Amino acid sequence: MAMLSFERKYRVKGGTLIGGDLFDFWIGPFWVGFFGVTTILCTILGTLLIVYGAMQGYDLAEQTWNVWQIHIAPPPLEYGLRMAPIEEGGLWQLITVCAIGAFGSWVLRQAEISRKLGMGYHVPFAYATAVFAYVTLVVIRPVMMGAWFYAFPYGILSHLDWVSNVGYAYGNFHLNPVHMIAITFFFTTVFALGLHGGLILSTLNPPKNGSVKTSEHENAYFRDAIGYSIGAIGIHRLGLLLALGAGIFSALCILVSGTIWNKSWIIFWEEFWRNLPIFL
Ligand code: UQ1
Repeated sequence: MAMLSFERKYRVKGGTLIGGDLFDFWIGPFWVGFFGVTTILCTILGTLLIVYGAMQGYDLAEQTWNVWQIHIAPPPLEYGLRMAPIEEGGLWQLITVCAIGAFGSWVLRQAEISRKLGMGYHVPFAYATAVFAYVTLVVIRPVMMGAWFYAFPYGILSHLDWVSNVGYAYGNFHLNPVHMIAITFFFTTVFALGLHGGLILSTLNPPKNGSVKTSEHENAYFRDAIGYSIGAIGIHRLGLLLALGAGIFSALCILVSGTIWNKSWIIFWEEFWRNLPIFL
């Protein structure tokens, strides 16, 4: 891939967190870096372990090459938080270590590139929030509940079955108030980014023979429509805030289920309304 003319200026040494200039070089368009190497290694190993799991057909799953049906389950309840044999969830445990190794490496790679370019840490911070949601599901919540069993299985359809089962295990998960907040953040993120994408395309793609517009037109559009414009930087700050809210409240809504709240979420509201001080 050809290097863009202005890229040369940004190909600067330094900014690494570990290893000095050992991996401080580029392969084609990609900066390598120590954490680039660890990301690749963890990803390859983890992927091979999933392929191995598909080949063996562990747990209740059939041996399958059908990608939809691959299913690699965490250990049965009786193993608690111990290591399990490979064919009884041990493979799931190894894959989880590889996944966390790869995701964690990627966060640190983003941090190193941020340092190299003299940028803020917004990108690694945002991505770390998504990683936090994953780690909540496969480590933090299972540890709080006392068994790896409670983590979700690795499989395209099987992880969806897990979500459905866990949802019904707490009655109606949509009545979980933290889940409500998470959904509200997700929908508002999509709404804000829909408005933003539409606004940007409408300024850059004028009608035939029209001219490309600038940010003044963007501001004017929203002032005309709703009397307020949050601004070019503002919309990105709002988008980040909404997206982080979605990730953080998603993690929290499942984290409270089975730890500090063990009943149906239907019961939650029954108790909530009855215990309001005005009814006592
Ligand atoms: C906005 O005000 C704005 O500033 C000019 C943008 O920047 C490009 C936007 O993309 C959007 C969507 C808005 C409107 C958003 C709010 C919260 C009023």
